[in-house]
This record gives sequence, structure tokens and C-alpha cells, in this order.
Amino acid sequence: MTKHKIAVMAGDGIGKEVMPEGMRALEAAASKYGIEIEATHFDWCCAEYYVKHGRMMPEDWAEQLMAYEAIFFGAVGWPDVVPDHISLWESLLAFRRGFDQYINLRPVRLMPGVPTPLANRKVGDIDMMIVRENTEGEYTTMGGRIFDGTDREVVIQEAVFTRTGVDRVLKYAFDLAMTRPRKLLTSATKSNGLAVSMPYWDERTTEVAKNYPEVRWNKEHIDILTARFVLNPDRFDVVVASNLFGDILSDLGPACAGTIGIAPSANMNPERHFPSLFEPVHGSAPDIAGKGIANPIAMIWSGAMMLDFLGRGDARYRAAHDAIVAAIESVLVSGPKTPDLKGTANTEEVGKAIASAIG
Ligand code: GGG
Repeated sequence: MTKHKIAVMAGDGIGKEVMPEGMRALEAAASKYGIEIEATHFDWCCAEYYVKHGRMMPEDWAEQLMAYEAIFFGAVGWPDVVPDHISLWESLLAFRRGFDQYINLRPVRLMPGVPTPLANRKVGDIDMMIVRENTEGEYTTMGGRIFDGTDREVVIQEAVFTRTGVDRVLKYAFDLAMTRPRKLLTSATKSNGLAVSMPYWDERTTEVAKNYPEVRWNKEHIDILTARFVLNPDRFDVVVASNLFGDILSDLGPACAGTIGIAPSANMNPERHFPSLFEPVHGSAPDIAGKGIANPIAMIWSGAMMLDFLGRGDARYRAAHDAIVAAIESVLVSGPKTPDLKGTANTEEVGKAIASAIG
């Protein structure tokens, strides 16, 4: 039997609270479906590691992590100790870029038992896959500032869009659309304002789309697209977006579907040259950290996505994934809920209920 080595990094804030529940569900599903997982825990985060070492990770982090197929990641960020742009760039963004995890896949679904803030929406009305470009775009460290502290101060932030980077995320998104019943794709753009990068994004979308005549696709400016997420979420199936637009849409989508507390994600290097990373969409949430009330479902669902990825299409792993998602659904309908879902349960109670529903 294949033994899958995974690196487990709970990280900061509520990451530490939701990770034990992510592991509990993962172990329950792995044991039920005969999947062997070997987990190694790493304390690379702001609160402990940075405070001790003055950096987020050891210098040889990439060499160490290459021994693992996947990274199971909680959340990063503890602004009282480390400024957010440092903790993010020296941890999560270092993984995404260093391990070429160029696809950030973020499913958004209205789940049974979850109240949506949108009027007259029912299960099935929101069911989309956000495909976020994950290694370039607006997320760069390039730029600079001059005349600091004077009224002539100038700040420049660059963005990077490469043919390889744009084409590969578009291709992944069109391939994904081909596997879905509606075969519908929306590309997020802003070519009327960002006059260089977004016309290029649109040009490449038109080009890549030629290989997918069965996919109905359109492009929508990010401003009206965000409005339509709220007003007409049922019109979206696969949504492909640059790094920043994808980040924004994948917080907005889950908020429309009830709570960001259940939104999972997979940061993938589809070629498997490097470890891929699975994490909740939410961050470390310092405002509720330490209270034991964080919703563990996003972490648990991310573990399901990891199992599916580890299985490379194998039916047993797909069944393990489906069993976790079914357990989440049954607990959302009639089990304990955390306060973000108007419940009174704590993180552990929800995690235990899901693990026991997996069986
Ligand atoms: N689990 C996700 C996490 O820790 N996110 C922190 C964050 O600020 N992420 C920004 C991003 O994904 O670009």
C-alpha cells in the first residue's frame, strides 16, 4: 500500500484550533478507506518559530518539504508579532511560488443547512469553482518608493503576467469547465482600467478558448462581477481570475454562500514536481483566536481535497473525499454548528461530529 507523507503546518491563530479537527476527519476517512497517511508536524509560524528565530521558516525549508507529497496548512498571520506582508511572503506565498503551485482551486457551494445572506436562494443555486492564478499577477514584490516621508513621495507596485503563467491557468480552467455539466466559464477582467495586463489576459483567454468550442465563456469586469456574485450567483460555474481578483472573489463567494468558515482550497502543482498545499480560504482570524469557536469545516473539507489529489483519480480516494463532504453536509443539516452559522458549538464538537459521521 502507498504511504502518503504529508507535512502538517497548523500555523497561527485559529489555524492551531482547526487543524486538530482537520486531522481527526482525515484519519477517520483514511482508516475507513484503507489509505495510509504519515503526518509530520512543523511549527513554522509567527507565534513560535518567528519569535525564536526571527524568520518564518528555516533556510532549507524547500529541501525539507520536498520529502512530502502534500502540505496540510492551517493559517498564517499574527500581526502583533510579524507584519502581515512579511509573514505571508515568507510562508504561504513562498510555498505557492517556490513549489510552483500555480492553480488555486476554491469550490464555492451553498450547502444544505447553511443560511445564506442572499434572499430566495436554495441549495444548488450557488455551485461554482473559482480558479485563481497563484504564482504571479498582482502579487509581486517588485516596485519601490522614493522621496519617503515628503510630499513628493512616490510608490510603485508592479504586476507580472507571463504567457506561460496566464495560459496554464486558463487551460486548467477550461479543462475543468469541460468536466462540469454546464460547461460554462467566466473570466474576471478589468481591461478598461488596467490597460496593459488585462487586455493581455483577455487576448490569451480568447486564444485558449479556441481549443474548447464546447465551453460557453465570457469575460466580465471585476466590479460588475462582484455585484453579480451577490445578485445572481447562479449564473457562475467556473470562474477564472488573476491572483488578486481570485483572492477577492474567493472570499466574496463563500460569504454569499453563508460563511467563509466552510470554504476550502487546493494550491496545486498539477504536474506534481513539487508538493501541493491544502488550506482553508480563511486566515488566522486573530479576533476569534483562542476562543475555541472557529468553524473547522474549511480545514476538514481541504483535507478531503487533499485525499482526492493524493489518489490521482483512484476511486477509493474519491470515495474518501466524498465521505468527508457527505459527513460535512449531514452535520450542517442536523449537527452542532459554530457561531458563524448561528450555532453555539465549539470547534472540537463540530470536528468530532463530522469524524463520527464519516464512520
Ligand atoms: N489559510 C489561508 C491563510 O492563512 N490566508 C492568509 C492570507 O492573508 N492569505 C492571502 C492570500 O491567500 O493571498
